[in-house]
Amino acid sequence: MKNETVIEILEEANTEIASASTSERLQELKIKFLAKKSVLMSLMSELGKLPPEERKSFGQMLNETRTKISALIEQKETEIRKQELQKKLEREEIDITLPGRNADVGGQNPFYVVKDEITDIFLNMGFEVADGPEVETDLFNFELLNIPKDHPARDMQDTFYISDNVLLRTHTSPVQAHTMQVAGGKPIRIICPGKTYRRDDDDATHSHQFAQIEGLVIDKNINIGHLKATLELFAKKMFGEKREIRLRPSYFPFTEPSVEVDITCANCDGKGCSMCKGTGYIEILGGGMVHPNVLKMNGYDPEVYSGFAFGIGIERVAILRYGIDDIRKFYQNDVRFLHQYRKKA
Ligand code: 2NL
Repeated sequence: MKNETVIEILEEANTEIASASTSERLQELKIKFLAKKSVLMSLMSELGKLPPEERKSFGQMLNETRTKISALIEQKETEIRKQELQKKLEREEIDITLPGRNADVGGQNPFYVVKDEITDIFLNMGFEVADGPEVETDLFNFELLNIPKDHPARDMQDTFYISDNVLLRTHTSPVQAHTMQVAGGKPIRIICPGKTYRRDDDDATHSHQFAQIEGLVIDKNINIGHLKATLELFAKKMFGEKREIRLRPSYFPFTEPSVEVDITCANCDGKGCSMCKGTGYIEILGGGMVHPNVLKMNGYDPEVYSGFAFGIGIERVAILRYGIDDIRKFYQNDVRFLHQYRKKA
């Protein structure tokens, strides 16, 4: 009688498990046939009531049945899981022929492209890069560069003052003054790229923040021929082998003599056009022989040492190179500007 019950349970389990098609249904069956309150398990707990001679064989039968049902459930579970995964994969099928989504890449600001190009040209000539703070003292920004407090050049170099004697540098020249002071009378060949500041009302051609690359060479027997040759090589490397330069007399407080450097217009090859306003030349930088006062104040004997220096406006070179019409575009952070001048790979 009891044996028949167990056989019936096994048959019933077999049929129901075989027809189960979801893991939820299988979970229900697991509870129905194997949980503590299942018929099989209640029989198990009543084993003790049987006479000892029946207990062993009936117990064995119960155990075997439980193992069989467990195995059936496990088998079905694997089967169902496989089917469900298959269905999921079919639902989530990926069409690898669809076009991908492009990440929006920006581009290097043409300002930095030009800054790096200028830097590389001078590195190739044997210059080293020197760096210094943008917040400077009056001493290094003006005094040591031969611009005392009452000098008219201070009018054109009004800047942002942190205190009476601390300010945002108006040129990168203080870096050169620091370099001279540290070099202690030894030869120097450096360029200083960096941001500079002036008190200015911003418009298409003026910016209160701009950037320069200045160069400084100090050694024995340096003359203006060295300055001219260096800047001519720079002009050809930067604007093309056909470019020529001309020096015009000018004035800077820290150089004597001082020159303004023009190059033949790349647009018309020097014939005269709207870009060079008919002159055939475009002004690109200024320079000169380091003023004896500047040499002296920064630790060099002007009787023994001489030097040349020059300053290039980075934005101005980039504007000429790329035909950019407004200096503010370098700083407005508009990604369309970066796309427009993106270097072609
Ligand atoms: C320009 C002109 C110039 C210098 C910069 C310089 C620096 C030292 C000593 C002597 Cl420490 N000179 N710098 C000299 C002449 C011109 O810049 O038009 N810049 C955009």
